[in-house]
Formats: sequence, structure tokens, C-alpha cells
Amino acid sequence: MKARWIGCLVVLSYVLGFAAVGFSANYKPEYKMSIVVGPTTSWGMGGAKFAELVKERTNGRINIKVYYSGQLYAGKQTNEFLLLKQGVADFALGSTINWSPAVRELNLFALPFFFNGSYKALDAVESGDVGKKIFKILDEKGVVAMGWGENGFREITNSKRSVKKPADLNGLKIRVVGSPIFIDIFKSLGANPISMNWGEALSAFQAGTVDGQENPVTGIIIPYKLWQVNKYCTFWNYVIDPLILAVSKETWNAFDAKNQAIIRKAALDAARWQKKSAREGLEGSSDSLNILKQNGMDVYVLTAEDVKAFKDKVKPVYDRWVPEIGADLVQAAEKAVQSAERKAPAKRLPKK
Ligand code: X2X
Repeated sequence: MKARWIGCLVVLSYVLGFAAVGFSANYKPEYKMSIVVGPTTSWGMGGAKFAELVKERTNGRINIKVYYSGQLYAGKQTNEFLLLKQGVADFALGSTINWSPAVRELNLFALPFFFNGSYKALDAVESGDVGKKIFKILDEKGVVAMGWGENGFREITNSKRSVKKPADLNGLKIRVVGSPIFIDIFKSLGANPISMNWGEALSAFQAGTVDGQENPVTGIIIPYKLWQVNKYCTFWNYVIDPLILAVSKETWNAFDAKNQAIIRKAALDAARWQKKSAREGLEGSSDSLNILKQNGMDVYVLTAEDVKAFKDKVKPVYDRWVPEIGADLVQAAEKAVQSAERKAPAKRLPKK
């Protein structure tokens, strides 16, 4: 009896051992994850968190290396989605702005003043039918989206003057991401938009070849210490920059169901953690406005009336981009925004 048991165990361990070897042989030694910014941002830390959770929960079987500051792409940051689609990057925590030239529906988040600076409205859109539809569109393009992170509402900085009304932007050279809707927005406001990668933008600010830029305060302006190059900051919450944690379909399909479940859960946990830290601020303080002031910045917060003047000016952007994004999708998002705002009036721009 005992001998039979031992025999069974020997056979079983042989089979399991063989299976394990066959199994592990399917893993790549390293999975690549693309991130456009550096490791000190909450965006970068979100990528590290995801890699860490996956490693821990698969006992080191799935090893994801995060490539920061756009190391995986030679060329434009707006090509990141293609990297993912082609499997050059296995994973990415990517900005909807960078992916929008490849997925036109993602321009929804760049419609100026659409979300009114309201996290509630944004969350309603992301977690509702519109968010699901967007994930489905990505899936059809060969990318499996797993969770929503966040870079943040984008504010504008420059080295020349305080921006309080559209005319203050006249002729200012503003660096923007190479995504066409941003060119349209800044042209409609009378500025001179210049598109370039984030990596190149930093040296352009130092050289003074551009006057300003727009990015989230906690997400980018503070970690990159932009007060060193731009004295003026205007809080206008004009667009939101959600991040999406996603995996190339090719990579995804090579994992078995058990690993897929682990990866999906890790993505949700990491994305939730990253979004929370982006909203709270990395210093453990939500008072990003004071951090800018303490570092010598002149900060102006638009009033509701100021916002109206900017909103009127960008009307042509809606005329051109709503059909491009899809009128139905924009309308569905509008409904979600309105209903979220009825339930909980938006926490507006911070007080001066
Ligand atoms: O390039 C930018 O401005 C950045 C870092 O915010 C994005 O990648 C969208």
C-alpha cells in the first residue's frame, strides 16, 4: 500500500515537474512596460507598483521591467499605442492624449472644459458605459485595457505673464503633445502651439525656445520642478488626462486564465492606488497650489466667469472634434457628467 502511494507520488511529482517546466518555458524572461515619464511621478510609481504586485502574486514567474521616460520608443510619444499593439511593449500605463492619434475616441478627454474640473464626473464616465465602450474599442485594436489611472487635470504655465483671459495667451509659444486636438485648442485661443515629446520639452524650456506648457500640477509640474523655468501658472482644469493600464493582446493571449486573473487584479489594484496618489499629491498634501507658491510661482485661479471667456473661444474645437470622436459617445459622456454633477456638485477649482 505504502509502496503504491510512494509510486503515485513519484509519478505525480514527475508530471507536475514536467508541467511546470513546460509551463515556465512559455514565459518571457522579461516583459516590457512603457511609461512616458520618469519614476518620481505618481504615474511612474503606478507602473512600478503594478510590476511589483504581479511579481509577488506570481511568485516571480512574471517579471515586468518598467522602461521610464519613453525608452521603448524611438520617435514620437504618440506612437506608444502602436508599440503596444505590435507587442514591442507588453504593457503600458499610458496617457489617453498620447494614444488619441491612434484611437480617435480618446480625444473625448481633451474636449476643453468638458469635465469642469470634476473628479466625480470623470469617474462616472470612466466606470460607466462610455468607459466600457472605450475599453471595447481598444480591445478591437489589439490592446487589452485593465484599469484607469490618472495624470490629472492639466494647468498652464509660462515664463512671460499671468494668464487670466484668452488675450493673455496671444502669441505665446506653448509646447503641446503631438496630438492634433491640442494644436486646434491653442490656435483657437490665439497662442502659438508647438508640439514635441516631453523629453525634448524640458530642454526647450531651459533654452527658452518655448514660453510655456500645460500639464497636471501634482502629476508633472511639481515632480519636474517646472518653477525653475516658468514663473506663471494658471489653474483652469481645461482638460483631463486619464491613464490606462493595458497589455498587448498578443502577450495577454499567451497567459493562461489563472495568470490573466492575477494580472487583471494587480492592474486594478495598481491603477486605483496610482489614481489616489495622483489626486492626493505625492507630498501627502493636497495643497498643490501652495507648493507652487512656496517655490516662487505666481498662481492665478480662473473664476467661473473667466472660464466662460475661454470656453467661448474654443467653440470651433467642438465643431471639428465632436464628429471625429463620435457624437453619440460625446452625448453619452455629457449625460454622465450632468447626472454626476446633479448628485454631487463638482468640487471646483481651488480657492485663491
Ligand atoms: O507629454 C506630456 O505633456 C505628458 C507627460 O503629460 C504626456 O505624456 C501626455
